[in-house]
Amino acid sequence: MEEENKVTLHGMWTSPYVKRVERALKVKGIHYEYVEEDLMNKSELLLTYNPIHKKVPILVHNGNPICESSVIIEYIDETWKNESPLFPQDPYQRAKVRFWASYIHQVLLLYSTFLLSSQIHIKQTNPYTIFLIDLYIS
Ligand SMILES: N[C@@H](CCC(=O)N[C@@H](CS)C(=O)NCC(=O)O)C(=O)O
Repeated sequence: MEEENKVTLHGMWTSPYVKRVERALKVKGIHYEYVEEDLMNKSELLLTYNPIHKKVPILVHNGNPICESSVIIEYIDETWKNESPLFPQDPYQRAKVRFWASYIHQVLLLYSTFLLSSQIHIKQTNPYTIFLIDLYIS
């Protein structure tokens, strides 16, 4: 029975895409194994599971790989139906949740990219500001 519900997440610790999948698994209370991938030296498994994009996250459920964070999150919600639902039942409400989730994710990505590039610039000028930025993005 245990083997029938084996869940493995291939990820990379700084990835916001991986973080949103981890959050979904935690909200649902799903036990999973985590495999940290080195994106500079991609594993054979990563390349086999996601030959098109060669990216993480990849969720492997009972040997079946699922790629793309939004696809994974929907898969999790549809597969573990009895645990806390991630999306509302009503299609219109569901569409709204998807819209805002995508919007927030894009804004967060832009924001973290901006902070990271500011960090590189400020590092050369102001050690106090860099400390504050470190605090916000860590
Ligand atoms: N659209 C993808 C994006 C995933 C993504 O960009 N993953 C990055 C890590 S944050 C990656 O694996 N990059 C490896 C590469 O580009 O070679 C998703 O939502 O899962």
